[in-house]
Amino acid sequence: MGKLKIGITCYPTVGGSGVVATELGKMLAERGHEIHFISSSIPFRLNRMYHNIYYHQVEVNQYSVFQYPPYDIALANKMAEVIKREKLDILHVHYAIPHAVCAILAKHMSNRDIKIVTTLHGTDITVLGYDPSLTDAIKFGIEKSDVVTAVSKALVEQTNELIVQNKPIQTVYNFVDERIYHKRDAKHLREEFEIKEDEKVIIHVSNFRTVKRVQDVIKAFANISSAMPSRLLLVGDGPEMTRVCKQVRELNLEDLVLFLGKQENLEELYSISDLMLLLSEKESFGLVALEAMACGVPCIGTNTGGLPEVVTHQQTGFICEVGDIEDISTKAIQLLSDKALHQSYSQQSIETVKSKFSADRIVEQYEQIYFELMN
Ligand code: GMT
Repeated sequence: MGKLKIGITCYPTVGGSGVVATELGKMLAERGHEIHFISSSIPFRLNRMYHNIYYHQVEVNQYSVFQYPPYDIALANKMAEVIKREKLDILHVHYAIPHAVCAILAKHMSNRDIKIVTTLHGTDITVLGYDPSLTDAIKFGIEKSDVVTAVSKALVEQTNELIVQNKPIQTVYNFVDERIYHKRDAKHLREEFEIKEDEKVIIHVSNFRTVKRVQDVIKAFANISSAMPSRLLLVGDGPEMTRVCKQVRELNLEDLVLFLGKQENLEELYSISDLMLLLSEKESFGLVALEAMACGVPCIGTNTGGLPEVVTHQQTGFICEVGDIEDISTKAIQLLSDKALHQSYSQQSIETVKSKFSADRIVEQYEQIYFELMN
């Protein structure tokens, strides 16, 4: 099969769905396909010139007659323009709303037989799916897409329960680029953060939304640090940050917790970490857990959404019930104090990423979907 011209739309700011969409575009471009990103700003991981990759910015003008700027219409308009001018074969959009709905509108506007692939990442179903003012639009976006994928089996099930019953949805897991995410020498960071030789390093990475339950991470860390010398790296920022800072102060953990804010080059931070904590209430996949695993960091995750598909209980980490701080802390202390167990989980994490979530494997699955659509 020949090379394809593929338009990709995602939320370009920091976040797992934007990361996956951008990395997918980069990998497809490496395989010779022509990739056209269509979004409101340049995706943050598209930080240099790439062969076969083009970027089309959606401009939204503010007119005083509009109470809200018409972003969705401007996006559909830009999609239609790019479909026609660049003769796209496929539009691969990430998120049902607004992106799938905009793609369907753009297809009509352009009057071309472009194929639409929609990938569901979670929030569009697990949060927005409960909002009656949006459910019909999400359903429409899903039903009218040519192919719909979701990032975990759990998300497929939730979508079937909440939104559509009669549309087949394929599970295509997220992936990591193992050329970037692997354990590397980052001793300089331990020195920079003044982490002592005997201190274990626990890491949490998120956008600090309530759903991530960062306060549970702090509670668990308070127990861990009273049992063994340890430090906590908090990476990211978001609405819960003020509350989290207050909690850290109240628990007298200020000297042990490092607030690192939004960071790039996470592979270096994972390389100095011994354990990842991802204790969310909802998590359709948990890309950061996968990134950590690729660097040999076992993860304790919660029994929610797709996390148990990413973290294999008692093999690459532990799965605990949401909010069960006692169990989470006990499991963390057990893993961090048993060198052989930790070594085994770390090795199995790397192997699981290679066998189940490697970039080659997953990008091939997407390519297969595109080629079947073009036949
Ligand atoms: O987790 C978030 O709040 C961000 C959100 C996004 O749109 O990037 O993440 C969702 O998509 C990621 C990539 O597929 C998944 O790894 C996250 O689990 C998912 N978040 C939730 O389901 C809450």
